[in-house]
Amino acid sequence: MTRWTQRPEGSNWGDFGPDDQLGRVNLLTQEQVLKGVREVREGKVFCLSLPLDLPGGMVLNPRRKPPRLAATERDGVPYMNFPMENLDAASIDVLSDDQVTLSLQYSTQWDALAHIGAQFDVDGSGTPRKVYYNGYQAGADIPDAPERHEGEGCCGHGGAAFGAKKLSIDNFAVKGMQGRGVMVDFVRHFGHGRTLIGYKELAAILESDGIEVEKGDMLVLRTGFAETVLEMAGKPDGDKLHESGAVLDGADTQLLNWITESGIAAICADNYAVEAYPARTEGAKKSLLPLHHHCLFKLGLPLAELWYLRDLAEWLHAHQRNRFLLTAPPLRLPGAVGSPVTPIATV
Ligand code: UVW
Repeated sequence: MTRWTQRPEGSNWGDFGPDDQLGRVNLLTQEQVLKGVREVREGKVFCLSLPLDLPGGMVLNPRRKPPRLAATERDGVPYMNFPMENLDAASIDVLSDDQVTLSLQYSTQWDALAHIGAQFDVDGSGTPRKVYYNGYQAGADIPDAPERHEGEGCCGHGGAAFGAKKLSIDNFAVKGMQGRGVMVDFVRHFGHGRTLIGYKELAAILESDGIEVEKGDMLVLRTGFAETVLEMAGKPDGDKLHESGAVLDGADTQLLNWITESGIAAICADNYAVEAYPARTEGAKKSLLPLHHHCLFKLGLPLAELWYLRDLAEWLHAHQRNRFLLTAPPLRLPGAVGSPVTPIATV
């Protein structure tokens, strides 16, 4: 099916097939998994997730709410420490069973390719349409949210189906999201303060730290932001956070070109948004999230945010290494445009 006759400049739409939904994640090949596995020498494992109830509150993004756990219920009875003898007098079992309401991109997360699209003239008609990677369309492929009905909570849509039909996060779950991670440690060079990282800064660190990035690698960026989040222990100071940690300069075309040419499969950062957001916008209409635009929309290259990287980065530095096996499948949740993740590094 042809969804577009002209693709955005600098995009790879169609290169992985007309109906591709994985983008650069296609580069997580069997060979790439083996390259990751070859980095496992000690069998030591690092959890790269924050506790998912952090940062706490809604300081980073006022739309995203922290998780709310509750017991499942039947006939008004909560199933927490529920004695099953209530169902069968012969039972000695005690049952606890719960559910959660959670903004999928609240804490440690992956963006799906359906997270950020753009208004783009896909057919040369002169009328921009709302589209996503590989030309998948808002509406037919990524439906609008159904109307909310009076009295229903945030997730009430009168029972109507909701969710992306294409480019949803479960595509990455099925792929597995496993391969070789390569750590770039900005904290070691710039400390914990806010620093704008363009191509020049990134290239200088790759050179000085002897880091080689190859096609199919997942680039992992430590900025120290998640460490500050963790120190705040659920009582985040928004002003301090907005001045914490390095951020990529999505307005730096040299950096975007490097991302294209390097062949990396994903960028995983420990900060919020990976890039400086909102980006500078003078002149013509453009993206407020130019790195997201370049990666998610043009290249199908997923971004991950709010990973916890300090322990791994320090261990790698102490052992003069920067590569590891990375395993980071999102939830296999059909329709979702982002997902919590518990990434695991093995060295
Ligand atoms: C935004 O909504 C800014 O997206 P992200 O969490 O991917 O930065």
